[in-house]
Amino acid sequence: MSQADSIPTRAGQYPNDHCPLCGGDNQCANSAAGDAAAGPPCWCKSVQIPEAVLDCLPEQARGVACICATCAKQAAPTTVPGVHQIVDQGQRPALQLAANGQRVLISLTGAQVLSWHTEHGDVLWTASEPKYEAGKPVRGGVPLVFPWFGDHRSNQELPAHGFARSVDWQRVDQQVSQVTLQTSDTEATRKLWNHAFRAELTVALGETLGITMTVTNTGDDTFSFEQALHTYFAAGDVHEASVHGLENVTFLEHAREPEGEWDHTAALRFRAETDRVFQDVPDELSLHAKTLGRTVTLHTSNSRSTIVWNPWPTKTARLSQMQADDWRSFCCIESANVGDHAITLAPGTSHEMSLTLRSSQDDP
Ligand code: TA6
Repeated sequence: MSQADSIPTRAGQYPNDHCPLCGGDNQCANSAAGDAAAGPPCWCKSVQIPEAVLDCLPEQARGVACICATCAKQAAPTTVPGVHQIVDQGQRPALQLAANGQRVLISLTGAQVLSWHTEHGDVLWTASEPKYEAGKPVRGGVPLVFPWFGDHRSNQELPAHGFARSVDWQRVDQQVSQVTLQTSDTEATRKLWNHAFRAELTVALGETLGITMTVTNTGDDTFSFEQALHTYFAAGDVHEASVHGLENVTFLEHAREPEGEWDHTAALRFRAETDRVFQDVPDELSLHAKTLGRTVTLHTSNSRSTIVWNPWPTKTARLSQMQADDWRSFCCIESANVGDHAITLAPGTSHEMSLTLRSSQDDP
């Protein structure tokens, strides 16, 4: 699929409220006027934009989209091979990584990895009725969890799984087929969690998909946080899927209608609502999606918790963006630090948790 094909746009138009290179506000006179036809010619039509910058534009944006002043003045390309600024299915600013015939789509909203396409399809999973809305996570891909996991301990009004998945992140670095996004505390986040922090997410595509989450305490007080890469995996038929590596590992079951007895010494199978928080986990797990003929290995560093989740039909009915049968085709295996393994950071210190995913097809 060419780069141009992967840009979901309305016929003959291109979303003109964000710079197609950095995702920032492009200060476009036309979009400010609300109608390109009626508005004044955009300022960017009056400047000579370096060829090297134009070459980085997605094909469908050329001659149509307006570039922001910062990018227009940069002589050097603001992207590198294997990194493309595009929009996601909801016209939200996104980045696409490309390497080895694979593609990864990352939304700047929540720094959410939305998909990881290989020659055998998307290794990640997206709900059947996804919503791509400003300031909200899509159900699927890899929504981030920070700075708390699940419901807030003392205030149920606060967003479950924290706010990192809902705020805008900015691109701060790119290498070949790799990008780093960043967000930090704002007045709004301090109302929810009164600490100064910087969070970075680096996504790297090669033979594997690497996701690294780095949190830095930029304030004067020590704080603790929980985190997770809340990864939704395509499972084929979840009844035939299994998770390996958590045998005999301590866990707490949070499902309302869990499986009764099961063999803790065997690989984890899905036979009922499953919502298990495992602690002191090994750094290598695997998902065997039998009906997809696929094995995905998860290798982590600095992740001491893993949550394995499938809502089964009853809970699926209560979840947004889902169709009734969606539970049959995914499972979440979440690389995390939660509960007793929450992270405590002194001022000026950082913590880095990483996940490396490798997808392979089973021998025929
Ligand atoms: O990680 C498991 C879990 O906490 C489940 O209890 C369920 O509430 C799920 O997360 C919700 O995930 P979401 O993507 O809706 O934030």
